[in-house]
Amino acid sequence: MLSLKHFALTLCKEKRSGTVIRHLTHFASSQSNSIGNNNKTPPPSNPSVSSYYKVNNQSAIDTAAGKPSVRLTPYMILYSGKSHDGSHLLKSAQYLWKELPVRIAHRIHEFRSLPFIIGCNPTILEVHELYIRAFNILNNHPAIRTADDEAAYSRLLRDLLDDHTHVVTQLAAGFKECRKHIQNEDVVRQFCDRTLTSRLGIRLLVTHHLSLREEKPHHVGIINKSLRLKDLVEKWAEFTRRLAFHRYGKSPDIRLSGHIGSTFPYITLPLDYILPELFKNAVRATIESHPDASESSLPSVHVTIANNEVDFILRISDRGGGIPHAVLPKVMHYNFTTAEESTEQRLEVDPLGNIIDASNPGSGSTMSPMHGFGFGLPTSRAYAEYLGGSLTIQSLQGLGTDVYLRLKHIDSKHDAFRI
Ligand code: ADP
Ligand code: K
Ligand code: MG
Repeated sequence: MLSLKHFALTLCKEKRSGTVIRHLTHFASSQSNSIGNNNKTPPPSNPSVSSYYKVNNQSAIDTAAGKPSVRLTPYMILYSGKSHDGSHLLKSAQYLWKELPVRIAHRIHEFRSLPFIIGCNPTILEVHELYIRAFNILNNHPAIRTADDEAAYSRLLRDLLDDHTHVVTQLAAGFKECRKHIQNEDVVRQFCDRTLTSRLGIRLLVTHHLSLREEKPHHVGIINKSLRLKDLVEKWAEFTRRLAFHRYGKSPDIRLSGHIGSTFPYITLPLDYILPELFKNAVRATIESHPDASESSLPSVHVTIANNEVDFILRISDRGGGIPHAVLPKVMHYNFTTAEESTEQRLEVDPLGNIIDASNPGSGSTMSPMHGFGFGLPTSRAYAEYLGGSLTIQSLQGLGTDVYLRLKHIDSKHDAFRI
């Protein structure tokens, strides 16, 4: 087995994120004999670790983590009402002021109970520290009483959103580096599902609050009161085709049918993640399973929309050869990817979809154009389930793949999910 002491010391020498690593390294030296691969990090009994947590407001974190999170239904958010005097903004900020430290403290607890080998990975530690920092800033923030307080708090929230932009990529990269030492897939899945969906929830609430401050037609905060799914599908289909042209010089058509005229209230933000991930998978499989096909002979990807009172469904069908029997059970695992086997050169895109040269290591984002860290499917499924829906896959081995994304309507008063 890898020596944890040596591991942590090497990380410590190599990497940036000072404080936590230093303390965890002391911790490792005293604990390394007793920690196995799947063991949880014990509570910080070592003096240097305790002092680290003391410095970082550990008792406040524990207190906040002991409180339950107050989750809202989209219905509550949608119809909480807009007042002319701006008191809805004040109420919304006061809710966040109470709620965010609680949610973030829950995350910090989860980071602390990661298996040691993951918890001391420098990239994971960076994210852990980001959460501690956000907790301290938000928890020490004075109560919000006036419109000016609200405006200042909103500026702070905007900055924190920016600071946390790359968390998914950071987690994906961090897990990629260290998870080969973890046999228990459930540990990774549970942590990633919870962390990513909680992050989605926080970003939805914060973005909602910030958008309430702007007047956008047909919107209440983040809720688009008449979203035309067709438009969103077309936008991300075009985006994916552009990536494919850049990477392969060709792309299959992405065709749309079904209830293409339907509009309903919904939140674009999670779909802005899920749709490109699913389209990239379908397009990549189509192109790579037809290496000699010309553009015009590539089989199209078919997207079907179905809408009903309870939910809406997107089916994405490709003729990309399907997912082999042996591979299928693994595609939903975080970090599982067949990308390494493909001949694809490493190109990267920034969050706006601009291609960055990956041979330049300082280039920031680590998402590649047609695939990334094997996070696309599991993250999309976690998001879908968080929103009261599901993501399922039917592989027609040898022919192609059907992916079904099912999402609950947000204006249903019954059985609504909570953000
Ligand atoms: P990534 O795209 O980064 O590899 P994903 O989680 O999106 O990660 O997908 C995991 C793996 O599942 C892919 O590498 C690929 O092998 C397989 N896969 C996903 N979608 C399809 C599809 N439509 N057709 C064939 N294989 C697919
Ligand atoms: K995967
Ligand atoms: Mg993918």
